[in-house]
Amino acid sequence: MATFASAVLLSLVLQSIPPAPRPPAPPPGPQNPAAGSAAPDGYAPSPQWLGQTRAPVPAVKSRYDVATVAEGFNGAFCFSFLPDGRILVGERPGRVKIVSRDGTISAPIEGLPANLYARQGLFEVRADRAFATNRTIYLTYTALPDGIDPSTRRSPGVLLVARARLSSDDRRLEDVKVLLDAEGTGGRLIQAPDGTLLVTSTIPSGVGIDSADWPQPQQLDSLMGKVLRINPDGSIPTDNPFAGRAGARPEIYALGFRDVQGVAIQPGSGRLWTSEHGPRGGDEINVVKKGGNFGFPVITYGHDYSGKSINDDRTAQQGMEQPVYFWTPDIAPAGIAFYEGRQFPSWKGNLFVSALAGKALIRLGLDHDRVVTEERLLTELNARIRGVAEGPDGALYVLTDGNNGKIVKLTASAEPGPGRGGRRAAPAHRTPPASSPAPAR
Ligand SMILES: [Ca+2]
Repeated sequence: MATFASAVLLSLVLQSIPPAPRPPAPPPGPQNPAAGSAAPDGYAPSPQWLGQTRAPVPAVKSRYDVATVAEGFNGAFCFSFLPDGRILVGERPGRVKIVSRDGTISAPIEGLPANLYARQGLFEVRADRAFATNRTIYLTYTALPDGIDPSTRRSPGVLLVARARLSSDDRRLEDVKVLLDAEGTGGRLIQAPDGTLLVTSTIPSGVGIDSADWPQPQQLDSLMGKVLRINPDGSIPTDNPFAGRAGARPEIYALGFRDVQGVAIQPGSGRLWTSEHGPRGGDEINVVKKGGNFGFPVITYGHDYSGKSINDDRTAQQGMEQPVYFWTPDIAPAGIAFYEGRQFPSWKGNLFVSALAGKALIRLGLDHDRVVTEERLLTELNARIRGVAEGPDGALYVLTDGNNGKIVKLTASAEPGPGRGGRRAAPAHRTPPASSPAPAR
């Protein structure tokens, strides 16, 4: 177990990585009505540049129609589209279902790994980019190691990454093969344009972090608090940034993450973007780059849940990457997606962020990797939002959390003008309730 001192040493080593060049800050826009808000303890850290937090609301409110696609999910944690337009949904206790184009939800698919530990559960289910020809599905889930008494640990399972083939009748996973023991929990997975699998492995966090887990995101001999990169067959790409370095795990692609809950590949750039739960405050959006150190727990824009500052409220350090955007107080960001469709021309290139505690779908307008506007949509649902994805029809699909969860879709409003239910955006940028219960994140 390395100490915090070794983490600091590591950060010194990594100072040789130059900070990413960023475009200049945009000119000040209309002031964000939430700008006066702060965390429950009044903590409101200063950003490194204008627009890194509390970006102004856009001048024009978004208009959209909302329709329910399917409902009745329990603990849905991920969803993604199959090439034929059907939707793959994963529920945290270990169920995978397929939603057909008419909204029918299938029975749970059989053949999930027998060692799936339901308490920590299933995190991601996603089809291979060539699913139409190879029927390959990737999963991240938790398994309980042999000999572990789950009552003795808060996060007793380990994160496994597996692949399987969906049977030709869509009812069963076959040939399940574990690709990686990723050590941590909370794994998200997405396939990069080059075919490699990008996997997040988080430290057991939630409300507070056990002392042994604190330094893990900075330790190169641990897979926790990392973005990992493996080949679809489980082998390790030879061009990973730490491959061949003594004492470093070759699977590591980037480090210094606390609790990644959303991943998306940016169209065009092909870069991985992530959403991350900070501690109390300091929820982040990051653009992940190879070998980058994203700071936790050396730098953060949040406080510990105990109310204590973390590392003397240090928010920046040379050699560590700044988040593209952060929220203090929390919104609890989950799934994220870029929009490229034709239904909403003004949304093209925007990043959509689902928010659990924030109970909104957040639209971030971007200028390169700067956030220039923030608009909160779907607040009228008053629902914890778990995921977002663009459908093949160019509509934006949203997954709600918890019991009796549903998938809704946002489509372009047929007629301009106010008045019809569900068509107008809710008042933008409502401050999340200060009393948002942290454990529910
Ligand atoms: Ca960070």
